[in-house]
Amino acid sequence: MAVERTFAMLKPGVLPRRLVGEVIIRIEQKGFHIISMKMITMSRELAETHYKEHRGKPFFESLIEYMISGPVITMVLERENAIPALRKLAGATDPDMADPGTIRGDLGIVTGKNLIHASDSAESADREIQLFFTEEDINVWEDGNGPWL
Ligand code: 3AN
Repeated sequence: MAVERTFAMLKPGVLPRRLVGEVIIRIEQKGFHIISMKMITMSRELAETHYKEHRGKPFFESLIEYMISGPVITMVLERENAIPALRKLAGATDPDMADPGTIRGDLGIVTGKNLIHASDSAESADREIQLFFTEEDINVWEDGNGPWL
């Protein structure tokens, strides 16, 4: 398995629900290296670019309205198998279908506000990381040889 990068975004409901720590602790405990992290409030243009594959779908407008309604926390995460591992940790899109133990399964209530975005492929991860971060924002660090993994 190769070390790869993925992109995560904690959606606007996470801050008001005081779940920032709860979500990040799950990401940390699954061994992801947080190599960049930024809190931003997205412009409509940025949100529409990020979700451009969903343009035209019935939920697109409400998704964009929600995603620009408050700050989000964006992250670049590095780990072996990071892209599928983060998707698994996030859980299914509909929180009621998401397995217990996943972020959406344990903490999510409605599909439109399902707490976390996680890139779905290497192409999406590259595109999304470049949309939100520059190479100077990235801080690669090593675990060393400790026994903790
Ligand atoms: P995922 O984030 O699980 O990859 P996508 O990419 O299909 O899901 O959808 C992007 C976002 O759009 C979801 N995270 C969710 O917030 C919203 N969404 C998807 N499907 C629906 C739906 N049927 N109704 C409302 N919102 C939806």
